[in-house]
Amino acid sequence: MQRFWRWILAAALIGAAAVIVTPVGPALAGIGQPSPWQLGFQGSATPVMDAVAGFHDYLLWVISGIVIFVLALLVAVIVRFNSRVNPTPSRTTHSTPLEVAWTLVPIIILGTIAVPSIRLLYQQQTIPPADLTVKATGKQWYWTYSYPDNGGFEFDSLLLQDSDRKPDQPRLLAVDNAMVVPVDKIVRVQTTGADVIHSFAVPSFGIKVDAVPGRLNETWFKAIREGVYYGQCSELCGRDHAFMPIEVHVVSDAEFTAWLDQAKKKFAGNGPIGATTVAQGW
Ligand SMILES: [Cu+2]
Repeated sequence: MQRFWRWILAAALIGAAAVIVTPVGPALAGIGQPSPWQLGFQGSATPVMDAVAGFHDYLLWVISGIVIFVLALLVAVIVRFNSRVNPTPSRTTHSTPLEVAWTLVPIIILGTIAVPSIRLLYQQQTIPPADLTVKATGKQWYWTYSYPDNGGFEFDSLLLQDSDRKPDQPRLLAVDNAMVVPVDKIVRVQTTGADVIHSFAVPSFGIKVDAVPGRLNETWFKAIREGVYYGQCSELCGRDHAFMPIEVHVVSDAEFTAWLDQAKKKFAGNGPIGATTVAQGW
């Protein structure tokens, strides 16, 4: 018995030491990109990501409750039913009320998880009438964005090399030509793959959708905060999979209109059907 409590004490001390030693740092996540020693998700910029984070937190309460309950049962078994304290064990093999309870309670728990889970899935899958459509084509190894509602111009978005990067641009996330969208507008993102399967994912928006050759997938987001948001290809797509990040600038309506004007001129030569890809010899 004494040895048991000694183990418990040792575990508690190790736990306390781990909490003290862990750097406090910016443990809370930044918005739009990961931060050192981050715990949990990146900060949310859309209602869907708010719901994802809320569901995650709810699940954490549920599983913590289950873990504590099972741990309490195990401790009760160890303390009250070991051979020294309880030398003649009970011969009971059935208990109808108990069996009904341990069947019903998990069903109820699963129900309380399934309902909000499916509601969230529905929110993600049902695309509201969109204010803007952007098509993201995954290519080995960069993204091409086209704006079919705005004349259909398109451009390539490639990882910035270290020598081209400004100090405030994060390594392996910043690109040369970012995707730009207006704030507080519903943006429909259509994805497809030009060669192999890629995946378009931006954590702060709560979106991740495969970009499959020969198929047009859809998702949506409504960014409620201006800023720069980063994501990455999230489907292993070949040698440079880790080097095809996603950079989205969420700007005001006026800035978006100004960007559209100059982007239409800058990318005027880029036809909608992968002309740039051929011209660049990729
Ligand atoms: Cu990839």
